[in-house]
Amino acid sequence: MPKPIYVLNGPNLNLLGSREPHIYGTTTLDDVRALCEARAAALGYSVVFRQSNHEGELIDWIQEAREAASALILNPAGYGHTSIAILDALKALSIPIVECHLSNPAAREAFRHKTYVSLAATGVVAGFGAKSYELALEAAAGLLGAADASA
Ligand code: CA2
Repeated sequence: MPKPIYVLNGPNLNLLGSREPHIYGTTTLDDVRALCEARAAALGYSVVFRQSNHEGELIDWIQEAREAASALILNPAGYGHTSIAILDALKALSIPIVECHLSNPAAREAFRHKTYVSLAATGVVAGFGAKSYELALEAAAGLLGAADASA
């Protein structure tokens, strides 16, 4: 069994489904977790799915992923636009990193147009609601499969 794919979620995503449905939809974070577990299982992976409102806790989990994960999917939420510390933690990883957003930040306010996370990400999936997470898992599994095939 390969190492799990870590799916980490940043601040306020615990509120998903309860507010701003016009932007983020009505899916709850527990629904997203279930979608991720099912999609990952179909791809031959397990997931470690977590959410935190605390920057340091997210950084601890990113550091944990260096050894424990085969790939990292990160929705940094608001921290993506502000946190150099999260960028620094991501730069210490040598596994695939997929940045994932429910909305398309590039189509929203100017302060959402750039994320520090993108500087360390292998790629970005944004704008497809909960489906962004499934697409991110497919991208991560594709990268891992390609790495296996060339080994
Ligand atoms: O589209 C995304 O996934 C975001 O990462 C969500 C962040 C936002 O700051 C990013 O620019 C884009 C916000 C997460 C807050 O989520 C809520 C969900 C429901 C109700 C309130 C907040």
